[in-house]
Amino acid sequence: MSRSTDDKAGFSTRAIHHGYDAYAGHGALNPPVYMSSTYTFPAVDDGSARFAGEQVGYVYSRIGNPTTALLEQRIADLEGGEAALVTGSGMGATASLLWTLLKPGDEVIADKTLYGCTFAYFNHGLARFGVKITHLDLTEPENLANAISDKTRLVFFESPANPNMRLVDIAAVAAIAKPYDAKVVVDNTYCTPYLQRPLELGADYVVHSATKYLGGHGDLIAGAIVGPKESLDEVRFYGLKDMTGAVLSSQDAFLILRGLKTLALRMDRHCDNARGIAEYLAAHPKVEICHFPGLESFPQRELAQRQMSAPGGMVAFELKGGLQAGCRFMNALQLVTRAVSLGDAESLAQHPASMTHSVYTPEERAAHLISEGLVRLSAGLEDLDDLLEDVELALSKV
Ligand code: 7XF
Repeated sequence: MSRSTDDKAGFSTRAIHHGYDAYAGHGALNPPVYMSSTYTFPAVDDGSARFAGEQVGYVYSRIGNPTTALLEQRIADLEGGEAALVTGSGMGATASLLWTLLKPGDEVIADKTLYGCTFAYFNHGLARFGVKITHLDLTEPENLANAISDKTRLVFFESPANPNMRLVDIAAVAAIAKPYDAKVVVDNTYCTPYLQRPLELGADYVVHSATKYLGGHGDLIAGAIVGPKESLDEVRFYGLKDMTGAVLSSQDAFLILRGLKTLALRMDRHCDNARGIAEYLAAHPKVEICHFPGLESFPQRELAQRQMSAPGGMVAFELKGGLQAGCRFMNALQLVTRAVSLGDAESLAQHPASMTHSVYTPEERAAHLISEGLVRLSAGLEDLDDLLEDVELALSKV
């Protein structure tokens, strides 16, 4: 009897069971980790047939591996996509997808705010190869309607955006892009499919840094792409196999499968802790502004409620006194850890302008709405009272 699930099962049931049939093997509760770079062919003809795509079977782990294949099935199911492809990093996911979809002369329209290395990949990478990059404020979908043309091959954004929490209306953007056959790619790292499913809102592809909430324990680097099967086959055999080689190891795939089992539980706790911290900060006299989609004061609160099932685990804020005050605050933290990355059990604080978004010049940061004094906090899984005590103490030192 298989423990595999159907469409009617709930999110956590599918996150724990989907695609794995313990009884097909030795009955092991957990899936085996296939640590093999290569696969044997019964005869030369079998090898040739597999390379030609005429025989089903594994060939080489840069193209596919049974453990990563299970993770792909599970992530595709949770995002509501036809297929998924996992990669050795979030950057590997975006690069493998875009190297496959784009050619010189194409235009990419991206939101103003992107994670630093994604911004660098677009402007220092793709742009060198004849792809035109246009950054627009996609929080106003009319900006896209006014700029899109037949040359626009792809629209790319994060929602919420890293680090300033701006939201983009996924359904509105998808409706504008569709008549032009421009593909809509959403970086869903901040939300995970538990809080937001862009494909259901009309996006064509989702990319992830699985390093964050999907893995959830700060112990690996990984990425994922979700989208139409035929297209992802192309990404696998071209973008991933030949262009980036950004392959995920089977051991890391196993760790993400383990992380997914508790994704819903963890996200609920991340959201609760982030809300508690955001509400505390928003009411504090030393805080200039706090960006969190669950606050009454959040300008895009209605959109947040429409496309996200909860406001997420990330908070961004600025102190009165700007950068200097922010640095003093971060240096005074004792429980919240000073580190980049997000979505770990540990609460993490960092300074985007000098860390995750330091690849932008100061002028670019200003143009892309990333302020120099912004502090970003990834709410972890600790007890909220302890986190609040730490934040309160650090604020008292400012
Ligand atoms: O290649 P990675 O797994 O690190 O993922 C890249 C990436 C892609 N999209 C978003 C929204 C991301 O936040 C990231 C990685 N961001 C980390 C951060 O913002 O802390 C990277 C640390 S420098």
